[in-house]
Amino acid sequence: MNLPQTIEIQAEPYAYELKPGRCALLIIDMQRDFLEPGGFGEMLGNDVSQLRRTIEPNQRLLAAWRAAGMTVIHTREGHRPDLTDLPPAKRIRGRSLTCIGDPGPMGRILVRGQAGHDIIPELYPLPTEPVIDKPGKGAFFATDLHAILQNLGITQLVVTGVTTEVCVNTTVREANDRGYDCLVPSDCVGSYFPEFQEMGLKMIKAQGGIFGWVTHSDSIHAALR
Ligand code: C5J
Repeated sequence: MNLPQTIEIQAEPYAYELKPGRCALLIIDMQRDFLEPGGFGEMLGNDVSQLRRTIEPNQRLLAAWRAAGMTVIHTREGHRPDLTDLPPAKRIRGRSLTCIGDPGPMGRILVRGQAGHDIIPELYPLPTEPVIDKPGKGAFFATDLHAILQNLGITQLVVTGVTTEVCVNTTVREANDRGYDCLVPSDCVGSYFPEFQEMGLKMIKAQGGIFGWVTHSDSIHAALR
């Protein structure tokens, strides 16, 4: 697809100047254990329908990015099978009877290589799309994401995925401190908690876009057309 060098997208707090050659779609943690009925997220008592509504808009955005030949990167939250990269504080946080690394409904919970840790089939990465395995909430912590983005000449990120207030927000903040302009489409990010969804988005765009911009994916599609 032949796109102009800069495309203006309606966003808050003001229009976002998307540069197709420099903008990657970064899809955060769309993993089976967080999104699928019967997974770890639901086992903890969460309503996975709050996250599943993001699947279709993410599929449409992913298709648009692929059709335009723009960079797509996926992340997965999880740990080595021997759990040597799992801080003890993270393992015991929440005082749950079932912790990260324990057997769960879809294999060992948040362990790399297990079924529940993998990305949902609806958004499965192509072999050409980097997948960042991250041990933390932020996608930059203890990963090679920043190096990959720099090598690709990426300066802008459209950040989608789950959950809005945890891994999406942490990643947007990390990216902002590293000089990336982040745009978050509200319908492509999800939280188990509606109030956190609302506040998580407000925090990004507040104070003149202190961490970035917020839009709806319809505005991105309209601009790409
Ligand atoms: C959480 C995430 N919520 N991907 N992970 O633990 O947001």
